[in-house]
Amino acid sequence: MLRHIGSAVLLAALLSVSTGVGAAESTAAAAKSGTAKLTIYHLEGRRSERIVWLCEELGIPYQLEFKRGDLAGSMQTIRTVSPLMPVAPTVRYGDQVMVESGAIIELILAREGEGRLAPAVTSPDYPYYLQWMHYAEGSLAARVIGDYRVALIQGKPKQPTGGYRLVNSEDVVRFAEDFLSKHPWFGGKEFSAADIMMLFPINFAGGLNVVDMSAFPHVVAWQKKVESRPAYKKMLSVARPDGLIGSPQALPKNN
Ligand SMILES: N[C@@H](CCC(=O)N[C@@H](CS)C(=O)NCC(=O)O)C(=O)O
Repeated sequence: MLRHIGSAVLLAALLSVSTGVGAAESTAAAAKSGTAKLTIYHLEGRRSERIVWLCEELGIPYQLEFKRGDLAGSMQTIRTVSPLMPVAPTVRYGDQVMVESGAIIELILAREGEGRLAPAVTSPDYPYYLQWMHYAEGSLAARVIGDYRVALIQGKPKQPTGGYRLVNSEDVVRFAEDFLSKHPWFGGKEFSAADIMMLFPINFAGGLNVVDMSAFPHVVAWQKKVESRPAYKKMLSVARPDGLIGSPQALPKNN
Protein backbone atom coordinates (compact mmCIF):
# COMPACT_ATOMS: atom_id res chain seq x y z
CA MET A 1 0.00 0.00 0.00
CA LEU A 2 2.74 2.39 1.01
CA ARG A 3 4.55 1.55 -2.19
CA HIS A 4 1.44 2.48 -4.18
CA ILE A 5 1.01 5.79 -2.42
CA GLY A 6 4.66 6.59 -2.99
CA SER A 7 4.38 5.73 -6.66
CA ALA A 8 1.25 7.77 -7.07
CA VAL A 9 2.94 10.80 -5.56
CA LEU A 10 5.95 10.27 -7.81
CA LEU A 11 3.69 10.00 -10.82
CA ALA A 12 1.75 13.14 -9.94
CA ALA A 13 5.07 14.92 -9.84
CA LEU A 14 6.06 13.48 -13.20
CA LEU A 15 2.80 14.52 -14.76
CA SER A 16 2.87 18.00 -13.48
CA VAL A 17 5.48 19.95 -11.69
CA SER A 18 8.72 18.15 -11.11
CA THR A 19 10.69 17.59 -14.25
CA GLY A 20 14.28 18.19 -13.39
CA VAL A 21 14.50 20.50 -16.39
CA GLY A 22 17.15 23.21 -15.95
CA ALA A 23 16.92 26.50 -14.19
CA ALA A 24 13.96 28.79 -14.49
CA GLU A 25 14.10 31.52 -17.08
CA SER A 26 12.07 34.64 -17.03
CA THR A 27 8.42 34.33 -17.87
CA ALA A 28 7.98 33.97 -21.60
CA ALA A 29 5.30 36.32 -22.75
CA ALA A 30 4.26 35.22 -26.20
CA ALA A 31 1.55 37.80 -26.09
CA LYS A 32 0.02 39.06 -29.25
CA SER A 33 -1.34 41.99 -27.34
CA GLY A 34 -0.53 43.46 -23.98
CA THR A 35 -4.19 44.24 -23.53
CA ALA A 36 -5.61 40.84 -24.45
CA LYS A 37 -8.70 39.99 -22.43
CA LEU A 38 -7.56 36.34 -22.36
CA THR A 39 -4.49 35.23 -20.42
CA ILE A 40 -3.52 31.57 -20.77
CA TYR A 41 -1.45 30.10 -17.92
CA HIS A 42 0.47 27.39 -19.62
CA LEU A 43 2.65 24.31 -19.10
CA GLU A 44 4.69 23.34 -22.15
CA GLY A 45 3.43 20.19 -23.87
CA ARG A 46 0.28 20.01 -21.75
CA ARG A 47 -3.43 20.62 -22.27
CA SER A 48 -3.09 24.42 -22.20
CA GLU A 49 -1.80 24.03 -25.77
CA ARG A 50 -5.42 23.47 -26.76
CA ILE A 51 -6.34 27.04 -25.87
CA VAL A 52 -3.33 28.52 -27.64
CA TRP A 53 -4.10 26.45 -30.73
CA LEU A 54 -7.77 27.51 -30.64
CA CYS A 55 -6.79 31.19 -30.45
CA GLU A 56 -4.37 30.76 -33.34
CA GLU A 57 -7.09 29.09 -35.42
CA LEU A 58 -9.48 31.94 -34.64
CA GLY A 59 -6.88 34.70 -34.85
CA ILE A 60 -7.86 36.19 -31.50
CA PRO A 61 -5.39 37.90 -29.16
CA TYR A 62 -4.15 36.26 -25.99
CA GLN A 63 -1.41 36.63 -23.46
CA LEU A 64 0.60 33.48 -22.81
CA GLU A 65 2.21 33.03 -19.41
CA PHE A 66 4.77 30.34 -18.67
CA LYS A 67 8.35 29.97 -17.58
CA ARG A 68 10.23 28.62 -20.52
CA GLY A 69 11.85 25.26 -19.83
CA ASP A 70 10.65 25.28 -16.23
CA LEU A 71 7.45 23.33 -15.67
CA ALA A 72 7.72 23.69 -11.89
CA GLY A 73 8.07 27.45 -12.25
CA SER A 74 5.11 27.61 -14.64
CA MET A 75 3.06 25.59 -12.18
CA GLN A 76 4.04 27.98 -9.40
CA THR A 77 2.54 30.81 -11.46
CA ILE A 78 -0.63 28.78 -12.00
CA ARG A 79 -0.87 28.22 -8.23
CA THR A 80 -0.93 31.94 -7.62
CA VAL A 81 -3.85 32.32 -10.03
CA SER A 82 -5.78 29.17 -9.09
CA PRO A 83 -4.52 27.92 -5.72
CA LEU A 84 -7.29 25.39 -5.11
CA MET A 85 -7.19 23.84 -8.60
CA PRO A 86 -3.75 24.43 -10.07
CA VAL A 87 -3.96 22.85 -13.52
CA ALA A 88 -3.09 23.70 -17.08
CA PRO A 89 -4.95 25.26 -18.67
CA THR A 90 -5.98 27.92 -16.23
CA VAL A 91 -7.14 31.10 -17.92
CA ARG A 92 -8.11 34.58 -16.90
CA TYR A 93 -10.87 35.77 -19.18
CA GLY A 94 -11.83 39.35 -18.43
CA ASP A 95 -11.96 39.38 -14.64
CA GLN A 96 -12.83 35.69 -14.23
CA VAL A 97 -10.48 32.77 -13.67
CA MET A 98 -11.47 29.46 -15.22
CA VAL A 99 -10.21 25.87 -15.54
CA GLU A 100 -11.31 22.89 -17.75
CA SER A 101 -10.09 23.11 -21.30
CA GLY A 102 -13.38 21.97 -22.88
CA ALA A 103 -15.39 24.57 -21.01
CA ILE A 104 -12.82 27.29 -21.79
CA ILE A 105 -13.02 26.41 -25.49
CA GLU A 106 -16.81 26.47 -25.45
CA LEU A 107 -16.77 29.87 -23.75
CA ILE A 108 -14.36 31.38 -26.25
CA LEU A 109 -16.30 29.94 -29.19
CA ALA A 110 -19.64 31.16 -27.81
CA ARG A 111 -18.33 34.69 -27.26
CA GLU A 112 -15.81 35.10 -30.05
CA GLY A 113 -16.12 32.19 -32.45
CA GLU A 114 -18.67 33.82 -34.76
CA GLY A 115 -19.79 30.35 -35.81
CA ARG A 116 -16.30 29.07 -36.57
CA LEU A 117 -14.82 25.74 -35.43
CA ALA A 118 -18.20 24.22 -34.52
CA PRO A 119 -21.02 22.93 -36.72
CA ALA A 120 -24.34 24.77 -36.59
CA VAL A 121 -26.58 23.51 -33.78
CA THR A 122 -29.08 22.30 -36.38
CA SER A 123 -26.46 20.39 -38.41
CA PRO A 124 -26.38 16.57 -38.28
CA ASP A 125 -22.68 17.03 -37.44
CA TYR A 126 -23.47 18.89 -34.23
CA PRO A 127 -24.16 15.76 -32.13
CA TYR A 128 -20.84 14.28 -33.34
CA TYR A 129 -19.06 17.48 -32.45
CA LEU A 130 -20.54 17.55 -28.95
CA GLN A 131 -19.83 13.88 -28.39
CA TRP A 132 -16.13 14.18 -29.20
CA MET A 133 -15.73 17.50 -27.39
CA HIS A 134 -16.73 15.68 -24.20
CA TYR A 135 -15.34 12.25 -25.03
CA ALA A 136 -11.82 13.69 -25.20
CA GLU A 137 -11.62 14.23 -21.45
CA GLY A 138 -14.57 12.21 -20.14
CA SER A 139 -13.84 8.85 -21.78
CA LEU A 140 -10.54 9.03 -23.62
CA ALA A 141 -8.17 10.95 -21.32
CA ALA A 142 -9.73 9.38 -18.24
CA ARG A 143 -9.13 5.81 -19.48
CA VAL A 144 -5.74 6.45 -21.06
CA ILE A 145 -4.28 8.28 -18.06
CA GLY A 146 -5.89 5.83 -15.64
CA ASP A 147 -4.43 2.84 -17.49
CA TYR A 148 -1.07 4.60 -17.77
CA ARG A 149 -0.89 5.20 -14.03
CA VAL A 150 -1.79 1.63 -13.19
CA ALA A 151 0.66 0.26 -15.77
CA LEU A 152 3.51 2.35 -14.34
CA ILE A 153 2.92 0.83 -10.94
CA GLN A 154 1.96 -2.75 -11.71
CA GLY A 155 2.12 -3.42 -15.44
CA LYS A 156 -0.72 -3.52 -17.91
CA PRO A 157 -4.09 -3.46 -16.10
CA LYS A 158 -5.75 -6.86 -15.91
CA GLN A 159 -9.40 -7.20 -16.76
CA PRO A 160 -11.45 -8.32 -13.77
CA THR A 161 -12.66 -11.90 -13.92
CA GLY A 162 -16.29 -12.91 -13.69
CA GLY A 163 -17.54 -11.88 -17.10
CA TYR A 164 -17.65 -8.13 -16.57
CA ARG A 165 -15.18 -6.44 -18.88
CA LEU A 166 -14.20 -2.81 -18.34
CA VAL A 167 -13.76 -0.47 -21.30
CA ASN A 168 -10.01 0.13 -21.60
CA SER A 169 -7.65 2.45 -23.50
CA GLU A 170 -7.63 0.34 -26.68
CA ASP A 171 -11.44 0.33 -26.68
CA VAL A 172 -11.73 4.11 -26.44
CA VAL A 173 -9.22 4.62 -29.25
CA ARG A 174 -10.91 1.93 -31.36
CA PHE A 175 -14.18 3.85 -31.12
CA ALA A 176 -12.38 6.94 -32.45
CA GLU A 177 -10.81 4.83 -35.21
CA ASP A 178 -14.21 3.57 -36.29
CA PHE A 179 -15.59 7.11 -36.42
CA LEU A 180 -12.64 8.41 -38.43
CA SER A 181 -13.03 5.56 -40.92
CA LYS A 182 -16.38 7.18 -41.83
CA HIS A 183 -15.77 10.90 -41.21
CA PRO A 184 -12.78 13.14 -41.96
CA TRP A 185 -12.91 15.03 -38.66
CA PHE A 186 -14.30 14.51 -35.17
CA GLY A 187 -16.81 17.27 -35.87
CA GLY A 188 -17.96 15.47 -39.03
CA LYS A 189 -17.33 17.21 -42.35
CA GLU A 190 -15.15 20.08 -41.10
CA PHE A 191 -12.22 20.59 -38.78
CA SER A 192 -13.56 21.82 -35.42
CA ALA A 193 -12.74 22.37 -31.77
CA ALA A 194 -13.51 18.68 -31.23
CA ASP A 195 -10.29 17.89 -33.11
CA ILE A 196 -8.43 20.31 -30.85
CA MET A 197 -9.82 18.52 -27.78
CA MET A 198 -9.01 15.03 -29.08
CA LEU A 199 -5.34 15.49 -30.00
CA PHE A 200 -3.83 15.68 -26.49
CA PRO A 201 -5.17 12.33 -25.19
CA ILE A 202 -4.48 10.62 -28.52
CA ASN A 203 -0.87 11.85 -28.41
CA PHE A 204 -0.58 10.83 -24.77
CA ALA A 205 -1.89 7.33 -25.57
CA GLY A 206 0.45 6.79 -28.52
CA GLY A 207 3.47 8.74 -27.31
CA LEU A 208 3.66 6.94 -23.96
CA ASN A 209 2.84 3.48 -25.42
CA VAL A 210 -0.41 3.16 -23.52
CA VAL A 211 -1.96 2.16 -26.84
CA ASP A 212 -0.20 0.73 -29.90
CA MET A 213 -1.36 3.21 -32.52
CA SER A 214 -0.23 1.05 -35.42
CA ALA A 215 -3.56 -0.74 -35.00
CA PHE A 216 -5.43 2.51 -35.68
CA PRO A 217 -4.41 3.89 -39.10
CA HIS A 218 -7.27 6.39 -39.42
CA VAL A 219 -6.35 7.94 -36.09
CA VAL A 220 -2.69 8.17 -37.13
CA ALA A 221 -3.62 9.79 -40.46
CA TRP A 222 -5.88 12.27 -38.65
CA GLN A 223 -3.06 13.08 -36.20
CA LYS A 224 -0.74 13.96 -39.08
CA LYS A 225 -3.46 16.04 -40.74
CA VAL A 226 -4.23 18.17 -37.67
CA GLU A 227 -0.56 18.60 -36.79
CA SER A 228 0.14 20.00 -40.25
CA ARG A 229 -2.28 22.89 -39.78
CA PRO A 230 -0.56 26.32 -39.75
CA ALA A 231 -2.29 27.29 -36.50
CA TYR A 232 -1.02 24.13 -34.80
CA LYS A 233 2.50 24.85 -35.97
CA LYS A 234 2.21 28.42 -34.75
CA MET A 235 1.05 27.08 -31.39
CA LEU A 236 4.15 24.87 -31.24
CA SER A 237 6.44 27.78 -31.99
CA VAL A 238 5.07 29.99 -29.20
CA ALA A 239 3.92 27.44 -26.62
CA ARG A 240 6.45 24.62 -27.07
CA PRO A 241 9.56 26.49 -28.26
CA ASP A 242 12.01 23.81 -27.09
CA GLY A 243 9.97 20.74 -28.06
CA LEU A 244 8.50 18.38 -25.50
CA ILE A 245 10.10 18.86 -22.12
CA GLY A 246 9.62 16.93 -18.89
CA SER A 247 7.60 14.24 -20.58
CA PRO A 248 6.22 11.52 -18.33
CA GLN A 249 8.07 8.22 -18.66
CA ALA A 250 6.86 6.08 -21.59
CA LEU A 251 5.68 2.54 -20.88
CA PRO A 252 7.65 -0.30 -22.44
CA LYS A 253 6.32 -1.05 -25.94
CA ASN A 254 3.67 -3.78 -26.04
CA ASN A 255 3.74 -4.06 -22.27
N1 LIG B 1 -9.79 18.03 -17.50
C1 LIG B 1 -8.83 19.08 -17.33
C2 LIG B 1 -7.47 18.46 -16.99
C3 LIG B 1 -6.43 19.50 -16.62
C4 LIG B 1 -5.13 18.82 -16.21
O1 LIG B 1 -5.11 17.82 -15.44
N2 LIG B 1 -4.02 19.35 -16.74
C5 LIG B 1 -2.72 18.78 -16.41
C6 LIG B 1 -1.71 19.14 -17.47
S1 LIG B 1 -2.08 18.35 -18.98
C7 LIG B 1 -2.24 19.35 -15.11
O2 LIG B 1 -2.26 20.55 -14.92
N3 LIG B 1 -1.81 18.48 -14.21
C8 LIG B 1 -1.28 18.92 -12.97
C9 LIG B 1 -1.60 17.98 -11.88
O3 LIG B 1 -2.44 17.08 -12.08
O4 LIG B 1 -1.04 18.14 -10.81
C10 LIG B 1 -8.78 19.94 -18.58
O5 LIG B 1 -9.12 19.41 -19.66
O6 LIG B 1 -8.43 21.12 -18.53
